[in-house]
This record gives sequence, structure tokens and C-alpha cells, in this order.
Amino acid sequence: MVTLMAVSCGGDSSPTQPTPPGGGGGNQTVTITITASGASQRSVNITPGMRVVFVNNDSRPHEMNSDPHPSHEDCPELNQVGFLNPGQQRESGNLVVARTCGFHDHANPGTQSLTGNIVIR
Ligand SMILES: [Cu+2]
Repeated sequence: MVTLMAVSCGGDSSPTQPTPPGGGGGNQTVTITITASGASQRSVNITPGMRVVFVNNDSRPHEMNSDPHPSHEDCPELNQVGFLNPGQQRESGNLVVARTCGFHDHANPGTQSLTGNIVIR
């Protein structure tokens, strides 16, 4: 189930969000919500060019990065999410390469419930 929310950017200072070049129809996102019990979708399937939005609905910060920990080099697009305070959300970059991207909470690398896989195909 994909929940698309129209969020009006208020005072939240999001970092530079690159506009996808010529994104013809590929401008879609999938949302992964983090709560005290972990990431809500821990396995998502997307098509190349889509992005993943991480929403921190927990009461503590999380830091979402690409596997492997700690180098985070598999899917640099996921590292654009990074540190999320409670209530914050941020998009990944465009995931254009067909592959599987693992993610984890860099602040809690041993917590299985905060890891997951994004399958791009
Ligand atoms: Cu890490």
C-alpha cells in the first residue's frame, strides 16, 4: 500500500533537492515510515527512476543510509535521506539502477527492524 501525501513545504528547510532531469512519468515515490517498532515497509519494490521517502514518526532521531554499514556505498541515493529528527521526512535521490538497495539506521546499525530492502526493477 502506497500512501501519497501532498505535503506543503512550510518552514522546513530541506537541503537541495535536485529536480529529476526530464522525468517523463517517473516522478513517483514510495514512503517508508519509521516508528518505535521499526520501519513500516521493510521490503519495497519500485521501478527505476522512483524515489523513496523516509518519514520519521518515532520520538527519537534516525539516520537512514545505504548498506553496507558503515561505508554506505551501495546506493548513494539513499544517503541523501540521512539524519531525520522526529517528525521529519526526506526523499532519496532517484534510484535509476536496477538492483537491490539495502538500508539501515546508521545510529542503530544492529537493529533489524530498522533495516530493509528496496528492490529496483
Ligand atoms: Cu551505517
